[in-house]
Amino acid sequence: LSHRPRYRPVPKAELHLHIEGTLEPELAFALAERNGVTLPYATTDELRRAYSFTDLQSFLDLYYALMAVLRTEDDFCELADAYLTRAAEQGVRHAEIFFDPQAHTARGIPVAAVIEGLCRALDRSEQQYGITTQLIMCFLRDQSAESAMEVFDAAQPFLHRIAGVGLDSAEVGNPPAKFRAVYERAAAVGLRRVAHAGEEGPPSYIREALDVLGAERIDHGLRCLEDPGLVERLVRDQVPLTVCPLSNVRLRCVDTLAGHPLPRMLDAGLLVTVNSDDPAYFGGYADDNFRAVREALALDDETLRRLAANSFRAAFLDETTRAAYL
Ligand code: ES4
Ligand code: ZN
Repeated sequence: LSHRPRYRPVPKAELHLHIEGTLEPELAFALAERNGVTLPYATTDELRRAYSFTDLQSFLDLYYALMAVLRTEDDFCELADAYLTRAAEQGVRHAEIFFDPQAHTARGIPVAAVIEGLCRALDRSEQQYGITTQLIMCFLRDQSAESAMEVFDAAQPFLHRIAGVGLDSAEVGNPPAKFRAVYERAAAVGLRRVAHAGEEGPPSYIREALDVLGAERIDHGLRCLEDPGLVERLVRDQVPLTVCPLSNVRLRCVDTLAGHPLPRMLDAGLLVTVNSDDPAYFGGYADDNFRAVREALALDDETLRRLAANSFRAAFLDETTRAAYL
């Protein structure tokens, strides 16, 4: 009998996770069947073969198309339950979960079905999976500012269930300042603010997210490295950057994992965290990303512990809970 100790993933917080990006092919086909939706793929294998992306937009096209199978409150609850099951196996203890209401309201799904479905799973998450959770409602930056305001209005009855707002989808040509007004309203009601910036877009979008939107955390932020003055500011203010290594490779923001700038970012003193973005599409969940960077970048145990500690430092936790994790 061998007694090799079972691998234990390091406890961590997941801070950059689109719940719609956790839709695995098997669940997509099951929901398609249940909801009478026809997918343009015959099998899960055929669907998986379509997961070959050239940039952010080529991914987004498939991401939005596959969401057609999500129709009822039960569907959103099942999606979140499936994610939480995986996250628990990957050492996730706290998850701040993005969702894209406009991707559903545009298809006639009421925002109530989305939020109540997700919350049914999240409300029992601490009990069932040992994971505390928060929801972050994202605006689609390739839709209009008016559309963002409309979904913010529609979400009013549910704002007590939402910790913060975010900004995602196609970045280039859709600068943060476009969403100044809706972020001002979010701030006025005490919501936390994050934004995707510097994934494909220029470093100036990171500055704008901080200065115009009041973003407290930057999602991705990779391209800050092109602007030394910006790096200095992000280091000084310890603005967290939620980096997603497997996503960056699959969307060709970086050429290879071995060439990922994560070590340079750590060396610069940036508060970086490692996250999974859209794990069903990019090849892995939270600890899959940790293990991938450990291997490809030869990170030592101390660095991995630092990344895990950073995830709790960067999380929107109360100080008592944070201290318990650190
Ligand atoms: C996304 Cl990787 C990424 N970037 C921007 N928006 C997104 N929505 C879902 N995944
Ligand atoms: Zn993202």
